[in-house]
Amino acid sequence: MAPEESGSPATGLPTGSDLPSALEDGSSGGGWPLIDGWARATFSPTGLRLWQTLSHQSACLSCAWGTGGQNGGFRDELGEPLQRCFKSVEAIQAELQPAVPAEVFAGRSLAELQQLSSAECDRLGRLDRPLIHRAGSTHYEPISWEEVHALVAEAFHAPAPARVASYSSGRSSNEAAYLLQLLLRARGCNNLADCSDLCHAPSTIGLTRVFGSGTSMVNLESLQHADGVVLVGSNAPANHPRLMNELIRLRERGGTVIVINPVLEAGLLKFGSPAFPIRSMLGGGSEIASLFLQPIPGSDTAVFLGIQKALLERGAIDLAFVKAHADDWQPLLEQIESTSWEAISACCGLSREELEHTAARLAACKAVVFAWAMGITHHANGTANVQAIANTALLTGNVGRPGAGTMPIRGHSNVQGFGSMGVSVHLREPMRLALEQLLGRPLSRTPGYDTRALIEAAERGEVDTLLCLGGNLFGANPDSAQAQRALGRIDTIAYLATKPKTGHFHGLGARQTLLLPVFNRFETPHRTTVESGNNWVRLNEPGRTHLRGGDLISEVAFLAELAHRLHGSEPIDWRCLQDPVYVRELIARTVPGYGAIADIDASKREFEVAGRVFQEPRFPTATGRAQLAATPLPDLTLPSPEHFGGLAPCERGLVLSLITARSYGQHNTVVYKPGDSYRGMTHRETILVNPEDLVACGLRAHQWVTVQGEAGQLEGIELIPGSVRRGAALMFYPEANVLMRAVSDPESGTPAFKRVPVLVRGA
Ligand SMILES: Nc1nc2c(c(=O)[nH]1)N[C@H]1C(S)=C(S)[C@@H](COP(=O)(O)OP(=O)(O)OC[C@H]3O[C@@H](n4cnc5c(=O)[nH]c(N)nc54)[C@H](O)[C@@H]3O)O[C@H]1N2
Ligand SMILES: Nc1nc2c(c(=O)[nH]1)N[C@H]1C(S)=C(S)[C@@H](COP(=O)(O)OP(=O)(O)OC[C@H]3O[C@@H](n4cnc5c(=O)[nH]c(N)nc54)[C@H](O)[C@@H]3O)O[C@H]1N2
Ligand code: SF4
Ligand SMILES: [Mo]
Repeated sequence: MAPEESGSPATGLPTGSDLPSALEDGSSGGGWPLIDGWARATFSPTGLRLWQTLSHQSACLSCAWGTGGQNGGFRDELGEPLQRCFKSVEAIQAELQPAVPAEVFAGRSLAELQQLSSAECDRLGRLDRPLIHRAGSTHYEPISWEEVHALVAEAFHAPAPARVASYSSGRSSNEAAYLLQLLLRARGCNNLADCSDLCHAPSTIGLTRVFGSGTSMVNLESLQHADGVVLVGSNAPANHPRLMNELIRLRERGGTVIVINPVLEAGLLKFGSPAFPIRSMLGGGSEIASLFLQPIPGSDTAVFLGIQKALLERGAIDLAFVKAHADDWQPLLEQIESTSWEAISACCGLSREELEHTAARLAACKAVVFAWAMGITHHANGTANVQAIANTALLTGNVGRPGAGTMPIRGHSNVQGFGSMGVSVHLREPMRLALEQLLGRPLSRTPGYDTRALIEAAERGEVDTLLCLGGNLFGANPDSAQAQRALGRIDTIAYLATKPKTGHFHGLGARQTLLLPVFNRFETPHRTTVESGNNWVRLNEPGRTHLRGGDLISEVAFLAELAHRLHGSEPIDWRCLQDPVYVRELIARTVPGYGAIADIDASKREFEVAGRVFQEPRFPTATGRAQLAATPLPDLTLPSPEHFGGLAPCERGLVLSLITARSYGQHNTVVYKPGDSYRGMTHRETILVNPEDLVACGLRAHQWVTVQGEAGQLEGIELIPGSVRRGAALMFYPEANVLMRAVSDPESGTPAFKRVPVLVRGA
């Protein structure tokens, strides 16, 4: 057994204490580089087009904060200006690239295309005509849409329903998402894998268990009434920059921001937001964290149990409130009382004093929002992590009133809409009943494949046809070799996409692979909608593409045509759904909370999904009360070097718990910029480690090492000393996905991307 990640936290900075002194080193997120980025983008050859797109009425392509839409593309749902961040510029610029030159696919073989990195794939340009790869051929070749429609319909029609499947990524519209699930369910198939299975599924499942509703229970307005935010496992400065504006304002009001993260992310200490130009540029940015806890990765249930214990001991839990608004609180209280401080500290690596200090700060707040992202969900106990946060929110009375509640910070710009539209293996009962009424027959009860189940079924040869609505199924999964093998056993794969990506070249089907170009959100010739992580439904007005002479299709048109070819006009006139106005009619009839979409075409009114935001502590569970449960502490033992085959006599090394995360210059599997200056990781072949760990094992900073995981290894990786907790390390995804075996949270199926055991070894 290797020594656990105990010992002092990562840096000389005080953790578990108030932080002003920590901020004096001048490092911060945001600031000048952002202003510089905007200026460069504006004066680039696509600058004009970029600004036209920014002012087009459509939601930002990038994250689920959901900026854009009505009143020009810069406003949030409260109408506040200056709310676009630079991430949306990056996303738009990538979409404004010219078409991939015809010579690329005609001239380069698949073997050559497979050599391209994620960034190089993206830089090829936009897909603008349909292509096919047939088994045995060395190239992708052009194909007509008529042939495409016939091939795809045949591939969906011939196999048994359980042998067809879809995978989707939350960039497409609600209308496309709704059609996708409807056409598959009408085919008797529930295999609706979605990127949320790799992302916030533990949040949806954990929150539904506790509160009966799987989305955020707060909205933007709530955040503006809070005086405390607990931000857990989120690198919002990079991934949800607009949230930083709310944190800056909250600190200005005298509020408290408690950050929990094994990595001391620069932008969570101090952030320069262009929405506050004077402070951002001249003042070196605004202070974010009032308090920073740096626990062992994967130990958040222990962190929250410790906070709960300290609250209980100081009499800060209002038992009358708990008894009135929760069921099953006894087992949780018993766990809090019976778990020793030693057990809690041994698990999370934080002292009793640190946790007591945190509890005191929390108890002093009047209204707290608990917000979290992938640092919570990407663990083998991701669902328990979410429940531990939800428990804490309830025990502190921070649910069901203005300014307080739980807020999963969603990823893709319409990932939450996909869930609402029923693209999930967990179909909610009211929607099932409504769909059965619409289709005039019962839906199949065969459980569908989520993303991991899909890969495993494909590997066993049990999937014949797969439709991918966006995403990068190959690039996003753990164990890249397994993902490639699994996809290679599927007969037909159809990828609907805007740009080429690694998966299109590595994730080839056994018989044929179709690469089908679609309009993005701001180009689609008809109106569409999306839903933000704050439950806000946005309207995207019709747009035009710059790809003159291209042969692209709208996702809605493609799916309606496929549905028509599969189902004729039974029991609905599928082809008429090519007009998304009719899709919205069906959505209004069958999706809970979406009634207001029925007249959005006339009213143009964006809206909040009904029944999601709780201003009263009454929840949509069977009893109307929250359902509490104990959250067991995980066993975080790391394997020994021998588990990986051991070290050679000339080698030095150590076993670390690897966090795989995003750099500041990428969107998921799509890399825009190689380096990450905020973490000192100047290129992607790097691993961030604690300097004390390096000294202890005899490796040197900036030495080149091999990182070995349970499924594969990466050679030529530079050791970067940085502010990560001892025993932990950080590398960039998707490159790191070759390292790990898929170990998933049994409750949600979501892989443990943030706690990957690896051996780092060097000469
Ligand atoms: N620019 C940009 N924006 C994006 C994306 C993007 O790739 N680029 N992706 C979008 C998507 S799909 C998503 S899901 C979100 C992702 O948004 P994030 O969740 O912010 O993204 P990650 O890079 O995975 O960062 C996770 C954070 O969790 C911390 N962490 C790791 N392990 C633990 C742990 O055990 N406990 C705690 N408390 N913290 C931990 C890491 O140090 C890191 O700071 O962003 C969305 N927005
Ligand atoms: N190791 C590790 N692995 C991870 C993660 C991690 O933190 N660590 N994070 C996980 C998470 S949170 C997620 S969400 C997944 C992401 O998994 P995916 O969603 O599968 O991957 P993306 O790279 O976001 O794929 C987005 C692709 O959609 C395409 N696209 C863009 N716009 C459109 C459009 O309008 N229509 C269509 N059809 N396509 C479009 C783009 O070409 C882009 O390549 O990865 C997961 N994998
Ligand atoms: S915060 Fe997210 S939604 Fe808002 S502009 Fe930035 S990337 Fe787009
Ligand atoms: Mo995600």
